[in-house]
Amino acid sequence: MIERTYVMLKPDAVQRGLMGEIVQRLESKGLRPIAMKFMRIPKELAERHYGEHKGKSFFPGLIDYITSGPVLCMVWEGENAVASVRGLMGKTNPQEAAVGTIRGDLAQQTGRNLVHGSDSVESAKREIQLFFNEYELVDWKRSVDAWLFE
Ligand code: D4T
Repeated sequence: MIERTYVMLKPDAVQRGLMGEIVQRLESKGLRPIAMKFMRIPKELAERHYGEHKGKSFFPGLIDYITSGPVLCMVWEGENAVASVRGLMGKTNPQEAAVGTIRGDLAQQTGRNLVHGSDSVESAKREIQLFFNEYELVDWKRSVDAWLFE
């Protein structure tokens, strides 16, 4: 099933100069970029994005971290894109993330785990709408798609 997912490179990815490497991994998988936006997230938007974690002990630290510097907001499309990106990212805690994944290879702590990816198709829809308007979502085809999809 072709899906879209919301992916966000967090402030540590930007500060550490890892945007290119992480985008490269998504591109190399054959996922198609649909939208990208570099921005500093207002606190209110961060709280809406992470609304499900409100009240948890790590929530204030999470909001401080995600609003501490610019992030790269993106939408990617592909076969099972939601699970596919979660697989490329690895487990939330980089100590449990497999070698070969973004977090397994490039991060050490949960509170600095570089990247966010939607955890379901429903979350992806909600998050894409939160960060992008419909004119920012680019529908396009690539000639290489014939070599990625039967
Ligand atoms: P995100 O949402 O950032 O892609 O992370 P995950 O989907 O992999 O993980 P999550 O929703 O469970 O957690 C959201 C966010 O909170 C931070 N966090 C999480 C934390 O700082 N301490 C914790 O104990 C947990 C569970 C990391 C990711």
